[in-house]
Formats: sequence, structure tokens, C-alpha cells
Amino acid sequence: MKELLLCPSMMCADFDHLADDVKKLDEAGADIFHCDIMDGTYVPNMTLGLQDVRCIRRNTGKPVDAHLMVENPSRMLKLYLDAGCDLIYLHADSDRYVGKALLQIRQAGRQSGLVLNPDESPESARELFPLSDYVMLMTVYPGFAGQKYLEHVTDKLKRLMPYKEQYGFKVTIDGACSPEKIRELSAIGADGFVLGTSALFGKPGTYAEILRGLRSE
Ligand code: S6P
Ligand code: MG
Repeated sequence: MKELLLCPSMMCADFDHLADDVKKLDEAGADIFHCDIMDGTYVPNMTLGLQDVRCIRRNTGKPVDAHLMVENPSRMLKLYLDAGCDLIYLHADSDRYVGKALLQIRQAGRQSGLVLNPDESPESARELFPLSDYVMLMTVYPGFAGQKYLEHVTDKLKRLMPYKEQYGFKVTIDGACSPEKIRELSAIGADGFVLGTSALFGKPGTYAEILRGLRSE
């Protein structure tokens, strides 16, 4: 069995029965509940809000993350810290002083996550790596589920590996994480994957069967 961090993308969950879906995913072995927060400006979409995050938090003891796709996320960090998020992801280009915001997350006793968009290179973000517990690579332009994997990100993942070695952060992948891509990218060194429509939601089988299948491939 592979040691993968499997992170269901809750924007793809069953919102008619959110609490039940969280419990099912928890029992099935999900590792981190991934919550996409959008403001309609940084990305042209809106998905989960604070109330949804609170509902997810109430229904699992597993880690919950907030992936903030918003302009100036530092102005709303406290909201997501107070909502009980264990890990907060910020986009490198979304805040004037993103390093300061990453530090604030750590100072609150939570884990800091840095996100690189498909057009951003690991080299451009190296000053932020010592401040990051997680570095997440977007393999699609952020904002929507169900997009196509951008192949050039595979090379970026390879270039990120020496930094992972040096700074000790975990590497996660968000967007179009199919079983094939999970196999390919975990072999390169990715630790975790956000699971949306490409591997989990709407796929045949129970959540437990699907997650077990991904770990055993
Ligand atoms: C997209 C967002 C993601 C998606 C997830 C969907 O901006 O950050 O977390 O929800 O990637 O996965 P899929 O498999 O439908 O591409
Ligand atoms: Mg996301």
C-alpha cells in the first residue's frame, strides 16, 4: 500500500447531504478534506464558504484544509483559522506579502501551504519554501473542477524535488488527478493528491473501494 495523502475536493461533494458525505469519506480513509474557497475575482467562480467549512469541521476529526483562491487572502486568514482549518493554502501571487501570511498561519499553530499556478515556476518561489509546510502545484488553471491536465506541470514537479529535499515540505497536486496521474506523479515524489471528478466523485464503487484502489496501484 502506498502512503499517499488523499484529499477529497469538497466542492465536488454531495451538497444535498454534506454532513453524511463527510462522514462517509472519513470512514473510507480520506486523509485531508480539501475546501476550495473562491471570491469570484482571483478566479471567476464561487464555491465553498465559511459555513460549509464549519460543517465539514464539525463532522470529521481528520485535517481540514482551506485552499484560498481569493485576492489578498491575508485579510481573511483569521476567519479560516477560527473555523478550525488545520492547513491553509495561499497562492504565491495573491497577496503582496505572501511570506508574512504564511508565517501568520504557522504562528497560529497550523500548517502553511503555498500554491503555484501552472505559469509559476518553483525557482520563482524559492524564498517562500522555508515558510511552507506544503507546496501544492496546480495542474489546471484554478477555479473549476473537471479540467484537462496541463502536461508541462510534470516537469515542474521534477524541478521541485530538490527543494522538497532541502526544505522538507510535502508536495501536493491539485487538478485532474486521475488514477494514472496519481501513479505517475507519486513515482516522481508527490505526497498527496486532491481528488475531484477525475478519480473520486461520480466514479463507480464506494469511497472506500476507490481510495483503497488508489493506494494499492
Ligand atoms: C480547482 C480547485 C480544485 C478542484 C479539483 C477538482 O480550482 O482548486 O481543488 O476542485 O481539482 O478535481 P478534478 O478531478 O475535477 O479536476
Ligand atoms: Mg483546490
